[in-house]
Amino acid sequence: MGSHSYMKVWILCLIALIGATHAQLELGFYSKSCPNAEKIISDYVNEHIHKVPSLAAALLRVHFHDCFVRGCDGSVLVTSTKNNQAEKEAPPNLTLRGFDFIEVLKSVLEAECPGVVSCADIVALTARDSIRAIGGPYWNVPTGRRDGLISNGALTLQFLPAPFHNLTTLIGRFRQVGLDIKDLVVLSGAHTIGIGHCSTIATRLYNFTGNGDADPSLDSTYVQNLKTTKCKSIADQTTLVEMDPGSRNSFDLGYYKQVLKRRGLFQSDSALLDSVATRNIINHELTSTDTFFRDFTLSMEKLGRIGVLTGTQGEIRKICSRIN
Ligand code: HEM
Ligand SMILES: *[C@@H]1O[C@H](CO)[C@@H](O)[C@H](O)[C@H]1NC(C)=O
Ligand SMILES: *[C@@H]1O[C@H](CO)[C@@H](O)[C@H](O)[C@H]1NC(C)=O
Ligand SMILES: CC(=O)N[C@H]1CO[C@H](CO)[C@@H](O)[C@@H]1O
Repeated sequence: MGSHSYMKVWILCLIALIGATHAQLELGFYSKSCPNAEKIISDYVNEHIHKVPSLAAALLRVHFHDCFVRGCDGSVLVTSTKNNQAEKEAPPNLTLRGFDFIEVLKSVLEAECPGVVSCADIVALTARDSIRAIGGPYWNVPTGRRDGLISNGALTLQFLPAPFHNLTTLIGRFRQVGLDIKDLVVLSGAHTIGIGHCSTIATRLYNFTGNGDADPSLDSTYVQNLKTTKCKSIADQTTLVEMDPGSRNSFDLGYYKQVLKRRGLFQSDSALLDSVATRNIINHELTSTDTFFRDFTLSMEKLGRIGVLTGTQGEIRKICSRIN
């Protein structure tokens, strides 16, 4: 991508950020326009997450991907059309889950209050409520986000961090959306729940430098273990690996313990050991679950405010997968 189009992206982001100062998100934004909205969402989430707890990880990740690309504007939910390759269709999307869940919930809310509750708010609220439902921290979600009119697949490559990124690049990706090193380490703690695919770590296990070797920053016993019990070949596209083995549905300190044992699943997890500053934050989080929960709450509130559209910006989508 040329520096010219890079500039354009930056200008778009600036416009989004400046626009966001016109109106503010507020707690209970729907209390008059759709008083039951938040309760409908939390009831629906509670009902389903207790049956399928692994969905909580999926819904949290959707929120993160939404916010990093053009702000928390529901753009991650849009399906591509003939003329537009949407975010969903870009490589980082490949393993996102939970879209059907959000779409069904949206239809329930449309039946209650047509055209009122944005998809962007539904994403933010379902992420929060599902983490609470599995016993994780609870953060405030001020509402009033509006849905974006653009979903551009190419932007995901520019804005989302990738599992092969080094610490410098990760810090840069977070800074690009106004988040700092502490947010990086704290929000990476979300990898205490959920799964990755063998395909995401195949080169790390089997061909790291192109000589049939493994990534030396990954504990060699763990490499052997993964190769014999999980990712049995470099070509495996389907097998799932827990990021925090044994407690994939429990929001705890397990991720940081794994990382310290050099068992973080992705290079981006291992990278958090590559500076004193990030190691210190890991050790700080490990002092207590309360510490981690409190810090996670603060960082999630920051994440949820990235580049939001408010007031008369954007729209309220009727169907989350389609711009009106
Ligand atoms: C720091 C940079 C990050 C990178 C490079 C990254 C990368 C990834 C990758 C590659 C996967 C698994 C994909 C697969 O193989 O199926 C994943 C899963 C996940 N990520 Fe991240 N992530 C990052 C930060 C975050 C943040 C900030 C959050 C949320 C606050 C998050 C939440 C999750 C969750 C919950 C899953 C599991 C999803 C599931 O079970 O379906 N990640 N991440
Ligand atoms: C991190 O990755 C970027 C992009 O691949 C590269 O330019 C940079 O040199 C790397 N930094 C370190 C410290 O390895
Ligand atoms: C490992 O990487 C090298 C260099 O990129 C490549 O030539 C080789 O085919 C790879 N091996 C496998 C098994 O994919
Ligand atoms: C969930 C989802 O929309 N996944 C899409 C991601 O992109 C690929 C193409 O790159 C599609 O085939 C998937 O359907």
